[in-house]
Amino acid sequence: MKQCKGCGAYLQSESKDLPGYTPKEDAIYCQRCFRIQHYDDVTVSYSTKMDTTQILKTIADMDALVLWVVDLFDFEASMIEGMNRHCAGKDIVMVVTKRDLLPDTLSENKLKDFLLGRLKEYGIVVNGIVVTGHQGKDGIGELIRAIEMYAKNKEIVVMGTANAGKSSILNTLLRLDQGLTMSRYPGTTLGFTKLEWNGYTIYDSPGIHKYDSAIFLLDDHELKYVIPSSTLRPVVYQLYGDQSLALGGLMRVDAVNCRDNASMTVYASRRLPLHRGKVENADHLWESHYNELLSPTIDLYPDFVKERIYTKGRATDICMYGVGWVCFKGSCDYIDIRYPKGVKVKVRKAML
Ligand SMILES: Nc1nc2c(ncn2[C@@H]2O[C@H](COP(=O)(O)OP(=O)(O)OP(=O)(O)O)[C@@H](O)[C@H]2O)c(=O)[nH]1
Ligand SMILES: [Mg+2]
Repeated sequence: MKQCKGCGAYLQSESKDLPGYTPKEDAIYCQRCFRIQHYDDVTVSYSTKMDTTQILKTIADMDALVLWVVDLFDFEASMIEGMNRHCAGKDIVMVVTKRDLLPDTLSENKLKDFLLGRLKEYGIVVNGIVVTGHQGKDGIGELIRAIEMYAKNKEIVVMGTANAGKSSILNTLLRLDQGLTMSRYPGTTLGFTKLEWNGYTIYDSPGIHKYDSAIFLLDDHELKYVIPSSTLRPVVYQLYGDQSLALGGLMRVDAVNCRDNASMTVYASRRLPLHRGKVENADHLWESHYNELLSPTIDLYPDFVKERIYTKGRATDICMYGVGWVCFKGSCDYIDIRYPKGVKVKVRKAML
């Protein structure tokens, strides 16, 4: 059986609803890849059918250098629990993508400190780190040097969470014009694709799915508001007294008794609607405008998880998987956050 050159699914003509479908006998791309590549039509999604355990097992069984692709915008959601266990005995190079989405105020040194600090906290050990941007057009030289240094037996596997930019980086590295299928939605690559480059064998792999990320819980239309398509423009709110901020209908952040030049800065897609108001009005706002003004949503309010955060004067990021983060600076008594049960929120030392 032949594999689709875009997504790695086995080509078949029996079922339109299954991966790899094509009505043409001599096709090299499945119908879905053809539609994504030619019409940017990403409406056919198979994302719920991927088997993460199987993907990790296939990678574990390879004797290859691991290029672990990590999305800088969605860094926390890109972390893979037990990374070193899954890749035991292999060299790992962490390839950070989407540097271009973050503002220039993130200097190289700051970024390096951030990455090393996060890896330490997660207890993940890597052999090297390469930072890339613009689908790998920035940083490709460094990536090639890392490959030459670590890919001893010339086998390489590119892995990481869904939508991190794995196929994009390979298309750039291999200079494939019409090659692996990329799309702005997760779950594009469906099987392992073997590629040859400069004497190396490189495999693209299906993304590991994080079902506690908003990108797996929102539908395709709602994702348009959440996945950033251009450089983030941080939105800064100066805070006085008690202030409540809404990130669409996805997260409510109430900061109580703000002082010392307190501020919240939102790093998220420009299309995500933001609302700032007083905490005393926030219950009413959420009850009356949830799913209208406050959208997109993951249909759960008022059943949100509530969590209290004490920042103790330290600049703190409140990160929602798949959505971005709110950076709180200055002082307040505490911050109450509310968010849908199925999504993960992680609090970290501020990146910027
Ligand atoms: N701004 C920006 N976008 C990127 C970059 N790399 C990838 N993207 C975008 O991220 C989205 C996902 O890219 P893919 O290459 O399909 O990601 P993937 O990891 O192969 O995804 P799956 O196959 O679903 O696991 C696409 O919209 C890409 O254009 C980058 O460096 N900068
Ligand atoms: Mg892919």
